Amino acid sequence: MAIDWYTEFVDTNYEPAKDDLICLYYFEPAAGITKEEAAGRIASESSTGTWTTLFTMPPRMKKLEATAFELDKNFVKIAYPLALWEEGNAVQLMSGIAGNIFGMKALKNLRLLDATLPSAYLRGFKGPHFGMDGIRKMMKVYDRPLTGAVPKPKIGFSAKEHAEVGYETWMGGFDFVKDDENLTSTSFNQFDDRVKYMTKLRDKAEQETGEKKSAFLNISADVETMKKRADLLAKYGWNYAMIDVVVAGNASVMTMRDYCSDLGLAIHAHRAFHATFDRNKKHGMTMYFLAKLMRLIGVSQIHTGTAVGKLTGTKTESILLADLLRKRKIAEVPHQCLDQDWGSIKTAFPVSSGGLHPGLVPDVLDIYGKDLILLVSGGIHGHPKGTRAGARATMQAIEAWQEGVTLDEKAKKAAELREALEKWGYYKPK
Ligand code: CAP
Ligand code: MG
Repeated sequence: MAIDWYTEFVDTNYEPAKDDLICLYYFEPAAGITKEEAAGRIASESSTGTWTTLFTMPPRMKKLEATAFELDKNFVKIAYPLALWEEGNAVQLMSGIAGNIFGMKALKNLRLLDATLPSAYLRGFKGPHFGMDGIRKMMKVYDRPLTGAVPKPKIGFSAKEHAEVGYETWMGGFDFVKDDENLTSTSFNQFDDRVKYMTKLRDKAEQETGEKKSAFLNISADVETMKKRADLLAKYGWNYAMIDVVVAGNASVMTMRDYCSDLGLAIHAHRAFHATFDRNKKHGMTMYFLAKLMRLIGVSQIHTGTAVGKLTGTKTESILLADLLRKRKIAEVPHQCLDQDWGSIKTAFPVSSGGLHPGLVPDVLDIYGKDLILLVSGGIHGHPKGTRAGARATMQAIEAWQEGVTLDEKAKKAAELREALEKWGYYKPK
């Protein structure tokens, strides 16, 4: 009598149905396990299976089994019948395709690279409320990347000091001031105080510049607190809320997506924690799939790396991520990502941040183009003449890129950029 039935979950002749959800995994079997045995275990444990044959096995359940249908080197594609998935529930999806399977002894390593979400599955989600066009309209900026900065030191300012740094940032030409991921509401900088000070100085900056100014204020907390903070933001005329989406969890992002939409707030998604599961190239889950999940649930923008700044991530990854967020249709790149048609789900902005300064701006814009939220923080506050000059230098670097001239050329007539280049040059942070 057979002990297990894992082989039932492998069929290399299987043709996926139009509505199947397809996952792409990288996997390494443990010693003594064949690739087929390993693939069968991934498909089984992520759908209907268990470790042993069962006394009761109603034949109709065969239809719910996932099928590992393409094995190529250490990559496997698995098709999941649509009926396995609850409509509009990204939590349940993750429990299946990114759940127990990561801990199976038969696998030395396993990495979820991507999943094609069929249109029938997309129907359960609303996606971003605004889309890139909506955000541009809201900010009245159409022809350049949107810009923002986090006050640095990243935590420690009082609410009033924080807003004053924000004011300098706006006055230097930036669109956004962003809270840092670890700043929410502390004894020395309470959320409500920060909102009030920021509102006052936002209004002043708007009046003085005639431009729309905004901020990503970090509401991350338990859901009930996040709702209260979102209410406060709406009350004071803000158009964004920021959430640390990975640590907050899919369930709360799903709830807050609708709550924020009703209040007219876009969501800035910070990805703190992502590197715990996406940094090891052999195990975990890609940033690519995280970003897909976030566009599906409906954030308006999410961090996608710089390739040249202080944090890990390559140019190729940033380009793939930008396409994923900004395009309607994405074509398969073997062993990296799968086909995806987003249908009517709106676009989301990529956000490039971490270790940037004016000297690196052209590199980042060469990667992303103009449809980007560009965050330069240390790289403006560390400018020899201070925050406002640093923001100006960054705007001048953007202009240079748009004009097609080198930064050195531009710097001849742009004092702030010249001073920035004197300090940092084209330095890539380590
Ligand atoms: C950037 C940043 C962001 C990182 C996050 C920071 O500051 O505020 O949190 O960019 O990384 O604290 O490091 P600097 P990622 O511009 O001063 O480096 O965007 O890769 O998720
Ligand atoms: Mg930060």
